[in-house]
Amino acid sequence: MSIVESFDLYAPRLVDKEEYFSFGHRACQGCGEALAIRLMCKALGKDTVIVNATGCMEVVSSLYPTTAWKLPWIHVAFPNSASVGSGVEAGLKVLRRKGRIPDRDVKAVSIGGDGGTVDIGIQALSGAMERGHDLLYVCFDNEAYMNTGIQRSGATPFGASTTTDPAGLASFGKKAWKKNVAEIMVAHNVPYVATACHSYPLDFMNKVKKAVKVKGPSYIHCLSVCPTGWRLPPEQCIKAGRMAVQTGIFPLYEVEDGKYRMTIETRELRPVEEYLKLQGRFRHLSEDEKKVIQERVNQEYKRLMNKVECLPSWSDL
Ligand SMILES: Cc1ncc(C[n+]2csc(CCOP(=O)(O)OP(=O)(O)O)c2C)c(N)n1
Repeated sequence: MSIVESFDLYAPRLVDKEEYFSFGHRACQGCGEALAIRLMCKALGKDTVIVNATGCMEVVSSLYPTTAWKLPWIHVAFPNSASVGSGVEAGLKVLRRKGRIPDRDVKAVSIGGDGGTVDIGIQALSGAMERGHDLLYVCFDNEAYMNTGIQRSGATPFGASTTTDPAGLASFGKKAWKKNVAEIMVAHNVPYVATACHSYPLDFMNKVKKAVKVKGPSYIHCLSVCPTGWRLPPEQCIKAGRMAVQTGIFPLYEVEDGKYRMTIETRELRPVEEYLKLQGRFRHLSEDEKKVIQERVNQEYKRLMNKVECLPSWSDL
């Protein structure tokens, strides 16, 4: 039996069968973010407190009087998911010290969309990382303000059409490049930073498990495909995530104590065209504009590879 075959045979048994983010929520068909949340919760397990900034995942999961959450869950405003997460972590520490709760490692996990993280909550996030809280922050990046109607964010990619940067006669979509928050977190010298995508579920869950084991702050930036906002059929969600990774647009790597390691093999990159053509938000781009994107991807990928010390190994599976 090859290594790949044995992986297929044994890996599913390692995944928790319990659902902590339940079915019955109101996410759109084919929502990558809902899948990513479900996978994250499986990796975290029950000893977790989730702090959720407003955004799609809060809106779809907590329509009064129902909830999709089977974990302790706090809904907070856009700017302060990381601040409330810091408070939860500090509170848990004190309660444990005073013997008011069992001496068990209950983890505080703050989550937010790209609007709530890359733009509105970045100040609180930076503060929490700098103060060194024992906190995991996961950004679910669907590349726009989706729950309010697909407005551009700092994480929207160059050239994408959104309702505030629409493609038309006077505009070709977003004019700025995507903000790289994973690298901003690396610059905070936190012990663990990773990029992830729901289309590589075991890779994502392994990173979540690793991140919560770290003593101190950790950050995961999870690309989350949004069929509604990206203008693609719901059944293309997983493929779009894979194409983002395989074209080098969104490489999967982790940075442990400053050491970069690729976790998914992408030495032979596919042309970005294969990713762009799946999505209506890039439909208007000219060949020249696509070339600009390809050149930028090549440049960024080369810059990343210059920092990478380890390539993926079979043991990552
Ligand atoms: C402090 C603050 N700023 C702005 C808004 C307006 N607002 C409502 S939803 C939203 C965007 C949400 O985007 P994101 O965090 O990416 O979550 P998504 O809906 O895409 O999951 C914004 C800016 C707000 N409610 N509060």
